[in-house]
Amino acid sequence: MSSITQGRLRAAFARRLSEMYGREVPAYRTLVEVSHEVNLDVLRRAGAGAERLGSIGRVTAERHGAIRVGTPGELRQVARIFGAMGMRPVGFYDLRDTASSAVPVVSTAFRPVTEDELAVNPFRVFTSMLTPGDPRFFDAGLRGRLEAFLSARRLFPPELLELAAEAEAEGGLPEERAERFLRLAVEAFALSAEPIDRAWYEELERVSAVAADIGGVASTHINHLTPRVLDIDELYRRMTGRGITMIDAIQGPPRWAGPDVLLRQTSFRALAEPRVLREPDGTVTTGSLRVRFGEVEARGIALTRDGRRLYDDLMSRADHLARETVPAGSSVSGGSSAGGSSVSGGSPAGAGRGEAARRDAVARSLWEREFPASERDLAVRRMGFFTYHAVEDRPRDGRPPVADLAALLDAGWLRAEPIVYEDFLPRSAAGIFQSNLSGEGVKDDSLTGAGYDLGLLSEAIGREVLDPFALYEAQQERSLRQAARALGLPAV
Ligand code: OOG
Ligand code: NI
Repeated sequence: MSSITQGRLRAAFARRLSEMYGREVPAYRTLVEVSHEVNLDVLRRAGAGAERLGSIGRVTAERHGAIRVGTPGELRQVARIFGAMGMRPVGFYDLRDTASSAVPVVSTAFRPVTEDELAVNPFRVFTSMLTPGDPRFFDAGLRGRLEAFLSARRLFPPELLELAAEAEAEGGLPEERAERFLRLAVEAFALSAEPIDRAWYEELERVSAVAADIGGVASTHINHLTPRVLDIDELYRRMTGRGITMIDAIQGPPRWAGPDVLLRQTSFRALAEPRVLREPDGTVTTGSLRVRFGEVEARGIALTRDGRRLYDDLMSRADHLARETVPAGSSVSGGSSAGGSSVSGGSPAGAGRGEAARRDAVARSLWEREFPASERDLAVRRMGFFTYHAVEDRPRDGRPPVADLAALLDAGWLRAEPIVYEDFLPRSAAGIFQSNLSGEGVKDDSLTGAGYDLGLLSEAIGREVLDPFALYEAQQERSLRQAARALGLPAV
């Protein structure tokens, strides 16, 4: 009996989820269509250079999804389902404290971690877990009712979890069971037609729209699926040209002439979707809820801890400078964004499009002064991650290689291939959450939040949450050791 590997399960799952989401949210289909057009245009324009950060085959199929669950138990089940598809929890994101938004969740991302598995299909899912125990958001009474509601629901059928355990243990599933697994897994993330208790939903919504989306319904659903695009500025223009209102800003690094690093993302609010509501008097009506949306992203080179520190520093300095250079007469809304509840609102500071453009210009000039301007500089300053390859057919000039990275690169002994950033950015994630919330929510900052970190999240999941930096570093170091050996050098 032929077996479907975890990698093939993952690729099939991503494809089917995308088909389902396209049926549920038509604007997503437009987004995928426009992304493909842009990618083909970039390929025509830039040729092979367009594929430096991933083959066009990979990029065309590439998606990330986002889901939200309510309890550690649910998170453990999700981990098992993704584990069946070779996806491990990587990274810890705390979205409760970000300046621009306060969302009562902590998150990780499930994704493949080896080069081979990433090459099969890089599908990743940003996964958030509600924190009902955080007193800044939930008082004791609401917490009790919320936890009772969550513990009474069942998100995943036992058959799905059993198939997942088998796939994880065996490295895949025989064809028929693979089919069954995929069907159940995709179904588990479809938008449910079960009636929603309106009063309960609205009570949670007053605290946080995300709390209502998670704990106000008895099921879970995919919140968005994000295609990858090679030129996100061009995509932004084309979507706007098609009459789709994008959020004000592209989150992440500014557009500039230097290397693409990390992640740039932007999004639009999907239309409200019809949902069945149960009124307090027991009658059932059709209302509408607006929780799902479209997002698109461009991925660049993974940064080392040093590179990331510089990135974070430049981002906060750009914010600062942009605030200082506001033209007279214009008002800036501070942390609490009036735009948060409007369709067009949504950059991290709730700024308008003009302010977003100004901030981008400020950021760009900072980057041009301080960020490594080439892949070589990123490599030599040890700010970006690369795999290094010994160049066997280098023209010989009689001089032996020396064990120094810059010298080896400059003399052509080593070739550096960028490692693509496979993870997320907390600040961008907060911006994505915030831009799509329908209300401000409430948070009492006079109280102290329940502490959460990577270790505690690992305990909650019952699996080690991996450190993304360590993964990139191990890959880079392996390649360096191999290259050094090939050149007959000690460690580089
Ligand atoms: C997740 C938001 C974060 C991203 O791409 O940064 C995210 C959510 O809305 O559930 O998806
Ligand atoms: Ni996303």
